[in-house]
Amino acid sequence: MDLRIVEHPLVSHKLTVLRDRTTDSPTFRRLTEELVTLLAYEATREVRVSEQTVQTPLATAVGVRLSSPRPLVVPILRAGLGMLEGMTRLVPTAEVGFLGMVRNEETLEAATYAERLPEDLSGRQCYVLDPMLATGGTLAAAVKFLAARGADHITCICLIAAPEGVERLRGLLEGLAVPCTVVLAGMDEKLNEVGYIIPGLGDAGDRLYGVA
Ligand code: U5P
Repeated sequence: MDLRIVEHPLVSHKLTVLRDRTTDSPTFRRLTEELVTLLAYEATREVRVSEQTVQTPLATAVGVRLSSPRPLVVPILRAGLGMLEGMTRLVPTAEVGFLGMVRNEETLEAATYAERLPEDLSGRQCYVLDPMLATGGTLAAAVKFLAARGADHITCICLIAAPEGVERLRGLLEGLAVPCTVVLAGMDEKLNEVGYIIPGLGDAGDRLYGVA
């Protein structure tokens, strides 16, 4: 597993406002989208392209376009949904599949409760969206799910992570044949005893959508 932390003053600025407990839901949603667009630029560095020739008004230019099959973006419900718009703004031709995962707040184990994805992901590059990498259980389950369907290149985009979760994810994905990269806006200090990221930003789903 490869880890990339995007270092950019705009990313740090937006992340700081996002953490602030006084930031309201509409602002939180807008900032999440803006941050994801910035992270998506880094996360799609290896997106596959094929050569394409176009005619400019003056001559022929050799360029590229995104290859087929198109990349698949997979927001993890519920909080990952707040990241979808920011991602598709940058990659509008991507397809979108949904994975609903819930963390049992006692055992901290992740379970799948909903899934709407192509059966066959052979040859597909997948971009998993989940704002928080806490214990790493949710992302490990999502990555394994996509790899089992045949995805051959998986990139996870998260806003923040706890070091313990990153290490656990590394362990859980050891031996997986599919290359996996995690792109972050920031690495936090630690995980608390109930699985929350410290200092973090609270419950991302609640801050985006209100308490459910
Ligand atoms: N989560 C938060 N805030 C935290 C920790 C976890 O919102 O401080 C939620 C996120 O919504 C994420 C899930 O989808 O828990 C990740 O948990 P985990 O499986 O990595 O522990």
